[in-house]
Amino acid sequence: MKVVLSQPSLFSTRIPTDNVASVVSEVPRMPPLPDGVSLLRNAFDPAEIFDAINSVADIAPFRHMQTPGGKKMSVAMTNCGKLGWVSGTNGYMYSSNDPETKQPWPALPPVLLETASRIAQQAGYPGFSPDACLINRYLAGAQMGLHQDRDEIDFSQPIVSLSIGLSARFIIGGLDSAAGRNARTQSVVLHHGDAIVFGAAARLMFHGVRPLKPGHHPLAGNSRINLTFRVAS
Ligand code: MD6
Ligand code: FE
Repeated sequence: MKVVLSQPSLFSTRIPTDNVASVVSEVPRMPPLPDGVSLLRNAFDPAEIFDAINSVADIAPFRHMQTPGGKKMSVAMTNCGKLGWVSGTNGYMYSSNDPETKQPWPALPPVLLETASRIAQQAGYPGFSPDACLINRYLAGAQMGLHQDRDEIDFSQPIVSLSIGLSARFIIGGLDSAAGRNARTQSVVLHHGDAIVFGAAARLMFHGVRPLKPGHHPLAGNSRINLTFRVAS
């Protein structure tokens, strides 16, 4: 009698004990990310970036901005660099001054500029020189709805995004609001030290962040911090 061994499926939970190679090959694989999205795991030293964020927040504290519709955002934000992204009942815009302090946004700390520029280069964008860095802080339950980043002038310039602290599920939709907001999304969990770059064909893709799950991180405590570097002007 011929014995037919069933092949474990890709998502099988049966772990063969006699073949390490097949165990490795059974790790469920992520579908490929869309063209223009680059994910770089463990791409930077979070501790030095975290110190730089604290130095920015000492001058320009995190605050909950309002949406154009007048609702308070669940994510707290601040900025550094020549320009800062602001939201209010006047809409979204870049501003050279912090509307809370009326002062210019703090300068981009050199370590942030160097890190963003190096990561852009690794993703295929040499010479990236951001003039704006939006810093988002999520506590448990905070989320970011699907959106496009389209308040910048030159969409040939990528956006470089760094994640620190608690992990979060990042959703990527399509290029138009129908494809962006319906079920044709894919997602990736962004961890402490990960970088994601949105450029070229992906520059205007809809994306968002699922509500942060409560947790504790040794560096960032109960928070997730995200930095997005942009060439705004
Ligand atoms: C976040 N990120 O990760 C929000 N935008 O908390 C973004 O909105 C984003 O990661 C443009 C490009 C990359 C991003
Ligand atoms: Fe965004």
